[in-house]
Amino acid sequence: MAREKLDRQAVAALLAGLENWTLADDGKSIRRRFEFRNFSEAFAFMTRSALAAEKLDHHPDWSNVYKTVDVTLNTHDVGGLTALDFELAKKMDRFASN
Ligand code: H2B
Repeated sequence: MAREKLDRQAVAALLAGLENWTLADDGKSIRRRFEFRNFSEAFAFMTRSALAAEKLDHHPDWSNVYKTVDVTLNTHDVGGLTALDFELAKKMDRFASN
């Protein structure tokens, strides 16, 4: 199930498939900073990510300052990481790279 809490080993395996994301010290979330050329590109990225998040019914914790977007992903319902966090992370990586 996508919303089942992943154990440490499963998190480590999925994290190895991502670049630029780091695991929080408590192991309950992953985060990445995205940098764009300007605010317009940052906001376009956020728009695409927001639509994907709605489709997945899985939403990022994030903040934006000008051309920087800081993203933290975790699954609030289980108090940790699930497959959905890694799915959204991959989509966000893709949106940031094209
Ligand atoms: N997003 C995140 N990041 N974690 C959740 O646990 C979560 C969510 N739960 N989006 C969803 C919505 C839940 O509240 C709804 C009712 O499906």
